[in-house]
Amino acid sequence: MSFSDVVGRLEAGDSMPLYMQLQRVLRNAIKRRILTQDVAIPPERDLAEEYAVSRITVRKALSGLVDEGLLSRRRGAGTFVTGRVEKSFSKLSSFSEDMLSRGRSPHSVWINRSIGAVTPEESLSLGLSPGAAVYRFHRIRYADDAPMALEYSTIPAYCLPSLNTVEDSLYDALEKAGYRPVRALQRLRAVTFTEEQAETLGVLPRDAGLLIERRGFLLDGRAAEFTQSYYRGDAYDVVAELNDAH
Ligand code: 16G
Repeated sequence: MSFSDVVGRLEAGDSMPLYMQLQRVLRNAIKRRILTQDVAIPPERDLAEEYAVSRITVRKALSGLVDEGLLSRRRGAGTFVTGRVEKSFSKLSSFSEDMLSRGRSPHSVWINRSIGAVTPEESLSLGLSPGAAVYRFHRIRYADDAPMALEYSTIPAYCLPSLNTVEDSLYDALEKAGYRPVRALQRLRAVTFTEEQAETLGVLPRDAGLLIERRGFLLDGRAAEFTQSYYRGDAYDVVAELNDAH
C-alpha cells in the first residue's frame, strides 16, 4: 500500500492551492491518528511523485506544517510527526524543562513585562496585602518554531531582584534568587480561544484550549507565583499518575 492509500489523496477539481490541499490531507491524517507520533514522512521526492505535484509544492506544504508544530525536522533523519505533548499535571516543572526533556527547543516572545501594584484578584490568589508590589510577565511560549501556550505570570516583588533578571526561564530566575516554588496548587479549565489569542497561537478563533492556573508557594508558605497558562488544546494531553489512596 502506498502512503496516499493510507493517508488520503488530493481531491480532483479542488480550487485550493496544491500545497494547501496536501497540508489538509496530512493535517487530517494527524488529527485522525492515522499518522501518529514519530512516524516518518516520506522524502520530498517520493511525495512529489505520489501526489503528482512539484517538489516546491511539497516543501512549502511541509514547512507550513513544521511551523504549526504538527511536523518536526530532525537533522539528517527527515521529517516526523511531532505528536501531542504529554504534560504532567502533578510535576512542578517549568515550560522550559518540559520542552527540553522532549528534545524540543523552548523560547518565548514577550508580550509585556512590568512592575505594578497587586490587583484585588491577584492579592487574593497570592495572599498579598493591598498595594504590594508585583512583577508581571506575559509571554508567548514556543517549542521550536511552534507557538504552544500563552502565559501570564504574576510574581511578588520579594521573589526577584529586578524585572530584567527573567530571561528565557522564569523558574531559572526564581531559582537563582532562592525563590523557586516548592509546592503548588493547580486548577485546570477548558476554554475557547478569543480571536486575538487564536491568532497569536496560530489556531482558529473558538478552538479549544486548556487553561491551567498555578499558584506556587515557598517552603515557608509564602506565595511565589500566580500563573495562568493557556495551552493549545490540539497540542496537549494532560496526564497524572494516580496511586491507590488506601
Ligand atoms: C510552566 C508553569 C508555570 C511556570 C512556567 C515557568 C504549568 C501549568 N505552568 O508553564 O506556572 O511559570 O512553567 O516556565 O506547568 P519557564 O521557567 O520556562 O519560564
